[in-house]
Amino acid sequence: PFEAAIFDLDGVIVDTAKFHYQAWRRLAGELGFAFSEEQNEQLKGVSRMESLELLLRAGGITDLMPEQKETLASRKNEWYKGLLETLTPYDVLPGVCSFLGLLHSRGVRTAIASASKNAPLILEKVRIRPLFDVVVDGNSIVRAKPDPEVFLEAARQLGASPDGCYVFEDAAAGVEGAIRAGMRVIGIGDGQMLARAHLTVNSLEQLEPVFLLSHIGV
Ligand code: B16
Ligand code: MG
Repeated sequence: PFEAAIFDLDGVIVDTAKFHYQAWRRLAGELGFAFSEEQNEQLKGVSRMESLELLLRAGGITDLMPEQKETLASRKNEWYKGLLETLTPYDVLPGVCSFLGLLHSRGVRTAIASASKNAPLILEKVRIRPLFDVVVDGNSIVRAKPDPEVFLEAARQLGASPDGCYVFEDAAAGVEGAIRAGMRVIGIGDGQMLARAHLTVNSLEQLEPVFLLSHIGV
């Protein structure tokens, strides 16, 4: 049975993925190399420090001390938080609020499962925290996606079994983590990038009728 819906945050509920990219690109620029949107795809869903490692590798930078890496990651995060200041409820992606409303009206519990330490700030800015029963984010988990920890913890807090959970993800690392958690996954975005998902759609707006019809029998 369909018990619970677990949502990634960046790129699924709010379009903050573009802010992450702007901040990483700025850091790459300061370090003296270009960083394309295509290269940035790898960073999606991955933790801040692992994202930095991928960025440095892309720029051929291999000789930094841990403290220097911490400094760079903090700089990126300050720029990113500056961009988050501009967020308003209008930045919630199309279809999100109506889909969550429908799920709740049918007794499906909902959670956020995000790698981001900024998740509480983002949810407050766009004012949708009340739409979720549970929030698990980068502040409370140890192992980043593709580890299944964040999804399993969300299911545990919801009191749902993993095989009764659907995960909505825009990142390859997140799709992989959800599969390892034993959950079903809906990829939001590029079907090729998210090939391991059970179903891929362009946005939640497109998903709602199809999904409800075929899985809940509405
Ligand atoms: P922060 P999600 C992830 O959020 C982002 O997709 C990823 O790009 C970011 O590096 C990670 O959060 C950590 O974010 O630096 O804010 O702690 O997609 O899992 O909601
Ligand atoms: Mg994401």
